Amino acid sequence: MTQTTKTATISRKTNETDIHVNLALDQYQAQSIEVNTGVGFLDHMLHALAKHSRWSLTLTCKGDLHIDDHHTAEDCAIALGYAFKQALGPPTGIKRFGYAYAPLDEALSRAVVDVSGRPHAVVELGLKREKIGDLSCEMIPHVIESFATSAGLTVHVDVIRGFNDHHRAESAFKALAVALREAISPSGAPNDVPSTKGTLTA
Ligand SMILES: [Mn+2]
Repeated sequence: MTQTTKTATISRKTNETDIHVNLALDQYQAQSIEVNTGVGFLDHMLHALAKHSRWSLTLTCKGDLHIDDHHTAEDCAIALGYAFKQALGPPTGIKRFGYAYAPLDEALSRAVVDVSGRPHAVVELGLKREKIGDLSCEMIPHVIESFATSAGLTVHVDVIRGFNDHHRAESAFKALAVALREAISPSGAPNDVPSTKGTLTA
């Protein structure tokens, strides 16, 4: 049973990708997650993001993988960001800021989120491999940047340490998830816009 009306459905079709997203935030009782982008490690990262954000997420993408993973990875992140922004609605009554550390064995990441309405991403993952599975390592920070841009978030994500690139990337998405969950959680002042400007949407 869901506890929220914070949901969004997004369809985004271009000559490069055809994407459908169903997102529900704040799923504290029953989560259902199904991600199928055609790129296994991207599925794994988006699944981790959804799981630890307490989202229910269905995301499917038919992309031009005969070219490479670029359009698929970027466009899935863009669509997911739009879905997040739409599902969240007006940022009233939320904490606005969230931060988290998440380890995965030897790897440790830190994510800091501001639901600012001003897209900005600083992402330092320090990955050394060319690819993890079928996902290019250069696309992994770009996925976070693209998500933050379309979601209207300021995010700073750093991998602080870690030897294994799979662990480094996964700990980064987990930290981002926990920070996002914190940032959109209730502030206790349901009618408050958490900004001295009185708005986070202009
Ligand atoms: Mn893993």
